[in-house]
Amino acid sequence: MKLTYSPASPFARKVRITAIELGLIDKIDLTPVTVAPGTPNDEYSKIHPLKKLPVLILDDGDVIVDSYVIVEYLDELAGGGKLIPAAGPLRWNVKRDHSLLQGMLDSMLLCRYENITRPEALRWKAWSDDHWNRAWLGMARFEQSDVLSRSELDIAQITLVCVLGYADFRFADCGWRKAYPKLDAFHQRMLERPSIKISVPPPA
Ligand SMILES: N[C@@H](CCC(=O)N[C@@H](CS)C(=O)NCC(=O)O)C(=O)O
Repeated sequence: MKLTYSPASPFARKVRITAIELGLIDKIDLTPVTVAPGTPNDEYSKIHPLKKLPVLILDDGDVIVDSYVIVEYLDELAGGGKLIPAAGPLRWNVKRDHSLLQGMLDSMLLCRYENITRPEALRWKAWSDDHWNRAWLGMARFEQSDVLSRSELDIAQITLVCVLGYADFRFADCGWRKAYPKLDAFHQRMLERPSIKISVPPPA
């Protein structure tokens, strides 16, 4: 299998950590792809018309898009119920938490695109501030969440690490560690896992 990948993408990082944790990383080639809003990539658009990373390309050529769907696929390949609990209240807590975190990542990415990619004269500060605020309030919510203390690794914990790593990578001065000390302790604990450590985005 091939995974379209960029070390800067928090969504691709989520899938990479998942593959390592499930023991499937040796079956996956990480294939570097560059995508950016406002820049066509005709070759990649043939693989994924939405032109987003990551995509999992199966050995028969079929493609799976969206990081969460790829995680579901890999989880099933590994036997099921590993990082996404198979049933019961925990399943719905993990899925709910993952959706919130995914929305936080979407908002952070939109901020980044607005502040960096969009020409300066066209930037809309109230809009990007609103999106940053969503991510920030999301962090406040997770500061109080049982995600931080669950003993079995799950996809919500992995995605929370990707949110915090992306904050370090693209919003280095935002001060999340000071504002959210429990998230800081969680992040430091998670960095002890080789999958998390190896996938930290490189310095920008
Ligand atoms: N819902 C998607 C989001 C993926 C996404 O937004 N990826 C970004 C890279 S971090 C991307 O491809 N952006 C390029 C663009 O939107 O043009 C997922 O979870 O895989």
